[in-house]
Amino acid sequence: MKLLELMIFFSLIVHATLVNAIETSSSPSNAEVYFISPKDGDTVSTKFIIQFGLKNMGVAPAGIVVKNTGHHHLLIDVQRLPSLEEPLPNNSNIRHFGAGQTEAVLEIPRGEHTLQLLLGNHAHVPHEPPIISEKITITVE
Ligand SMILES: [Cu+2]
Repeated sequence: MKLLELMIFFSLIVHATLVNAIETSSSPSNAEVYFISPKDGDTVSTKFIIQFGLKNMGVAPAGIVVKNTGHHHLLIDVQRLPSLEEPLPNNSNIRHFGAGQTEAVLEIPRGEHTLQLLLGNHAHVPHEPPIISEKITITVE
């Protein structure tokens, strides 16, 4: 291999390594995420306030690297958890609160819905071990 080819070859390897590096974070074993409101079994109107609770960890906006912190993700009607080893997808069923919000006004259609909280690190990757709440069921009417 010529020198130039060799340099291109190695720069590609370095690039692939950087692109594939998933930024994981550890979490303290006593960390806990939970719903302050609503509670399991509650009935709410189509527009309601949702509040997230977090114990033994702190909230930090996405992109900010501080040990033992993360931001909330709300899983709405998610039956099967996404991969907990890579950044969480961002869609109508997995909502990111990347500004560090601990409450929000939620608007979801009438009916029965499940809600679950999952903390993600600065790069939206769940911690090791993952900080995930119990799944609650609410009725929207
Ligand atoms: Cu996120």
